[in-house]
Amino acid sequence: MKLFLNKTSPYARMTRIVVLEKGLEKRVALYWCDPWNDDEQLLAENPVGRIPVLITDQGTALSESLLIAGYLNEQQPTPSLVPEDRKEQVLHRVGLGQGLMDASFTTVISRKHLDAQANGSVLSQRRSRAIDRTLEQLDRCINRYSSDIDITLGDISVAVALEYLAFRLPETAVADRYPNLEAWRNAITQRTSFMTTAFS
Ligand SMILES: N[C@@H](CCC(=O)N[C@@H](CS)C(=O)NCC(=O)O)C(=O)O
Repeated sequence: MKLFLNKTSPYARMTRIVVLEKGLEKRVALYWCDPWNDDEQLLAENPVGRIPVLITDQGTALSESLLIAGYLNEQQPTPSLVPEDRKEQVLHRVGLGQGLMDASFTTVISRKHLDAQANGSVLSQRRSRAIDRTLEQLDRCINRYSSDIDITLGDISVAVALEYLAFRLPETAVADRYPNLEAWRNAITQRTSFMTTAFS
């Protein structure tokens, strides 16, 4: 298999962490590219022009990080990142993580490509409130991290979103405002899969 990615995309990082957590690293070659510069190989595989993209062993191009994560999870079924006995809680957490990732990523891209008026718009204010509400809920609900319990796709998604906030929107000040969540992030990101995929 072949994974198209870069070093700053939270979506790509999530799929790479899944590769590592599932022990699939020997089966997945990494292709580093710049989606913002219309990489030709990327466009040939994914006309939408976004990463991540996973080329399967059959040569099919899969896009959308959650679909890729689900596919990789099935390539090495145990232990599952979406265990049957915790499925609802895990999917709930995946939703929060992806929502947080989307709101944060859109904020960063808008700031980069749009003017000040757009960045003060109703939409951007809604995104900012969505980030705050989601952080508040996660801070209230998340348990202390324990490496004795198998990591899930929900954990990976939320942790990558928090990592992205720390990387690109440090003014959110998660560490000061949500110490419970920050302690959880600091613990889970000690895993090799997070250490070897740090944003840069
Ligand atoms: N919903 C997609 C989002 C992917 C995405 O937005 N990727 C960004 C990098 S973080 C990208 O490649 N953007 C290039 C573009 O929009 O032209 C997923 O989950 O994979």
